[in-house]
Amino acid sequence: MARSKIALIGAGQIGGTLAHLAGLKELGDVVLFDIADGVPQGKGLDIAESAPVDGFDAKFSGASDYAAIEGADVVIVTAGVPRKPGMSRDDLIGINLKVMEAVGNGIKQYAPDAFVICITNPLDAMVWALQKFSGLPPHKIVGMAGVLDSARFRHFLAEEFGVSVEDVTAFVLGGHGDDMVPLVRYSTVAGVPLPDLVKLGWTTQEKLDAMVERTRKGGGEIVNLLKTGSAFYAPAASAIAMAESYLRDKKRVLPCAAHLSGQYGIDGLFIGVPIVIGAGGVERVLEVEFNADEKAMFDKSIASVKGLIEACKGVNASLA
Ligand code: A3D
Repeated sequence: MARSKIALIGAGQIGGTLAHLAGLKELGDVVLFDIADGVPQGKGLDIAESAPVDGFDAKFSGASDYAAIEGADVVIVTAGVPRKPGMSRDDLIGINLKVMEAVGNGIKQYAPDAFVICITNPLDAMVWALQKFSGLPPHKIVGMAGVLDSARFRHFLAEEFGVSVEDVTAFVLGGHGDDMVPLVRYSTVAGVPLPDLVKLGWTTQEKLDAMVERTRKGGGEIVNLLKTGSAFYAPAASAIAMAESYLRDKKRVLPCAAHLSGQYGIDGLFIGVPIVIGAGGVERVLEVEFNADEKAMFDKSIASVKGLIEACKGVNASLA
């Protein structure tokens, strides 16, 4: 069977890391696309030259013409600009919406059958706009945010409890903003929910609340440390987990920004919810029950996403 083809639109910090991880996991041949001449070619060659050392077989090429993504099975989009200190994700709308229009047209023309993962911020609005610009069926396009947000929460929890990250599961829903919704009732250590661990004295409610807050601000914490851009290792690892679930039909249950058509009482928005990713793309949306507090947090997060969509419609009349 021929190798899968993975197109990475944007060969910056995340794009380069995605290419390297895709190679190490032998997910398929990789095309890096970027408007910065030489960068996708240079990164592609550099990674190809690491393959003999690490022992993986994959082709890497760089391009600045959309024809190069023709027939891609998976497209991962990071094109655009990241945050700098003092910027919110929402400050990126104007520039990144124009980029999504160009990317959407490229996908429509050359890779209309691909499974597309959007990472560009502000995520929930950009994945919504990219679906409109590309015309992809809604079950073939998702946004990466929940896997990263829950990975951050899992890291903090594993450190606090002194246990393996592998045995910590976390559940983070809603938009990818400071009002995302980490659900402690559905987050566990080896199946034991966090509120029970507070009762058992493994941590205190105050410490748990602080970890939830740190998760919400996790992206900003890295931006403030790096000063020149935003996180890229964990975001790339998260998107690769999603791509792998599609390409290998693993049917993993992952929190992603998925198109909702009535689930959770929402119609026509991309919102972070648990979904099953398999060969069919988004194969299923898992709906969980909220208590009153969780519902209030979720509603607040939805309101922020709606605000971003309205802002996009204001910037680009074709989206209205
Ligand atoms: P960066 O290293 O700047 O890479 C972006 C790349 O996009 C650069 O190489 C640009 O040359 C390229 N680019 C710009 N315009 C175009 C275009 N029209 N067509 C093709 N390529 C273009 O950024 P990064 O890789 O660190 O981050 C990429 C995006 O991901 C940003 O929008 C970040 O805010 C976002 N991000 C999202 C998350 C989420 O969890 C959702 C996390 C981290 C970063």
